Amino acid sequence: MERTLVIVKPDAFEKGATGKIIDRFISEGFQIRALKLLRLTREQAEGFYAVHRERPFFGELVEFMTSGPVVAMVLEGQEAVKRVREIIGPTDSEEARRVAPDSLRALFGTDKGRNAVHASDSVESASYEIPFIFSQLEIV
Ligand code: IDP
Ligand code: MG
Repeated sequence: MERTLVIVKPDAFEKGATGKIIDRFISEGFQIRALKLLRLTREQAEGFYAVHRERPFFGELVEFMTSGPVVAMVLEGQEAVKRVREIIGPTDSEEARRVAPDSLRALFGTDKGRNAVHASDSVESASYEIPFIFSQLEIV
């Protein structure tokens, strides 16, 4: 069974949307294999998003992701990576409200940067991101 990493980002945590986001994934049939509240350090956020190091928005992204607590989880299900990406919607929350109004980024995000939810974009990314955030012992 496929696994993916989801993070409720600081904007969504701060507005109290964590429960609704988790509930959506449960009602879509995913199993929660790991779950925790954490606050990323600058070094951790830079490492987590290392593939984006050269992007113009990297500094802004790290600033945002370290601005408050986040809730990370490992979800498991058939084609979890692809299906979870569909549920969160496009990167830009404004675009999400146009093309996928029921998506989590449409419902809880603001714009291209503050977009409420992270989810692994490939099985390969998931295999980097899951052990980055969770130890073996924390995955049930
Ligand atoms: P994704 O999260 O949909 O996979 P990526 O392109 O991988 O989108 O970008 C990672 C994260 O970086 C986004 O979720 C968003 O928070 C932030 N980001 C992406 N593009 C921009 C931008 O143009 N300005 C500010 N932040 C951005
Ligand atoms: Mg991505």
